[in-house]
Amino acid sequence: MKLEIINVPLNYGCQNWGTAKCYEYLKANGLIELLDKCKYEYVLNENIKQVDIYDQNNLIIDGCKYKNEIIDTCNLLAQNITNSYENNNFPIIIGGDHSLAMGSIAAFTKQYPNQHSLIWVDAHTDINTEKTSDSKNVHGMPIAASLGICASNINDVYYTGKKIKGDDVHIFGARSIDEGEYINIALNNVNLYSDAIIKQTSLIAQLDTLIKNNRDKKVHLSFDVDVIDCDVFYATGTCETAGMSVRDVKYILKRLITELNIVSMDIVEYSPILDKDQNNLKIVLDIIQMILENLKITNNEN
Ligand SMILES: [Mn+2]
Repeated sequence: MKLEIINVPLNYGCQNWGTAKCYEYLKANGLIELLDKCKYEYVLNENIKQVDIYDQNNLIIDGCKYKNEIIDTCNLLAQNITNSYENNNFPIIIGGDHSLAMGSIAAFTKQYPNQHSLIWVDAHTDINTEKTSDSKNVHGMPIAASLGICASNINDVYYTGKKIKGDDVHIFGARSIDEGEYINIALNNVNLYSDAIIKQTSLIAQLDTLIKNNRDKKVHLSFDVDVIDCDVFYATGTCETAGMSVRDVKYILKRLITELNIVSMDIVEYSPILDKDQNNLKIVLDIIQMILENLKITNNEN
């Protein structure tokens, strides 16, 4: 089994044009050295290219900015992830903005239709629909689209309709949640381990519960760097204050990858153009190094 690093140069979901450059920037600044040092063989998948904007005069379609550019990219990503699973590889998807997760989730639940779980580590819950979103940016909608509750065909990435049930979605660490998102979380029975609950109880208690609830499942782990506090990690488009420390985030990810059966993961929303002094590059590489050192990949039967 090999690691398969999949570049997704997508930024239409967040309109922070730097986000599409993340993989290239990591590749030029230490990613390859980390991969060479790690115990697994790896392949670099650079099949996905950034598409040009289809129609400059028609940027919002059905309440989604750049809807068709994003859907096409996500369809291509989903096909590449399916191929990766079929080749018995472990896909690590490097974004790109978080709208790409519509493709990751579609491929993941198609491959593992039963006993599956999505773990979403993010400052945001990304469960807006076209109606509840103020910005109309699709990176705030991937969970809603995957639940099939959006109004447009962003529900239909890779195959028609619902990809996952709310019961199988676990959002960890969110601290910026819109009113409409709270309603969507409640209506769909999504599991929310909010930053507020983590602070009221303890990180360890909430993480223990998250892990207990996901044992014996195939897990797709979707990690947005903005879960880290904005004062520390500022090279991202939708920065939020009062977030987690790098140490806590590494602790969370380390426990998830060592204690659960993760079959694929996303790393999203790092924007090198906002990272003038490369401090955040060091953080991203540090987290990737921790992942490469601790990941246990084994043959995953369906
Ligand atoms: Mn986010």
